[in-house]
Amino acid sequence: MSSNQYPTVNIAQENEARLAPSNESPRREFLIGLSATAVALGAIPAQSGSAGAQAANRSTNQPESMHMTFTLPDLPYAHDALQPYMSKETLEYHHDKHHLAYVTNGNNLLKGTEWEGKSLEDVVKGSFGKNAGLFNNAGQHYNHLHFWNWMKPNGGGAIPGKVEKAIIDGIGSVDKMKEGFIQAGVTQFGSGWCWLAVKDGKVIVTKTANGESPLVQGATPILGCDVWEHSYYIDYRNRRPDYLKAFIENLVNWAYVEEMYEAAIK
Ligand code: MN3
Repeated sequence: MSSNQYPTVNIAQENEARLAPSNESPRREFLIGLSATAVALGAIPAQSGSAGAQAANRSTNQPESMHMTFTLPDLPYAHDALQPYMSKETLEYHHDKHHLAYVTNGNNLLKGTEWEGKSLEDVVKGSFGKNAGLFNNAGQHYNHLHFWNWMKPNGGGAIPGKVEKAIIDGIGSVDKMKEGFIQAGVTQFGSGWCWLAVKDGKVIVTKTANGESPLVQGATPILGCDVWEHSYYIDYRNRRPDYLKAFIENLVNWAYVEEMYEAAIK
């Protein structure tokens, strides 16, 4: 994939996150100030009819599949709630800046297309292979809406019975699933995601590049981990395997995975 399919702002932000000093600095304060302004601007609904729905969405953190425009949901926990496995600084950049950029760019690129007014899932599936700019941003918006909910403080631990059984049926064992999921994330060359998805009624492990997801592989994602450097470089530097292990062992919100599994098999 050529880099010119990405809006300049995303590349700039990826570099910015990578180069950011870990201590507080005047420059960082300035960037955070900018972010707050951008959030305020981004919150202005492009279509006034959906303002109430967007407000409701923001207060409950529910993915906005049925809404007309994309909005940045609040994180379902405080920015520092996932420490020590994912830092406050990572979530400030990743949620407040990177996800916001996908929302803003996605809304701009959606205007005037045949997908305007469609559900987010339909925008993602419909624009794949047809409108790279829109797909990249809508795809990443979809992925991140769920990503925040796939994590929680004190995550990991016991897997709900029905999901555990489906994992064993599809993959062999919980250990094999964890091993396969981490391996998928480690071997995704460059930016992308690793996943658990439901395909033909079975739970599978898969991986995708950039903003793609199992939605464009004829499957339904039930768990995904972002392996773009912006998701782990501040906390783990080049140790992507350690990030993936911490994600699966200490961050996963299995109750949300269960919700998505139930929806996927309906
Ligand atoms: Mn990301």
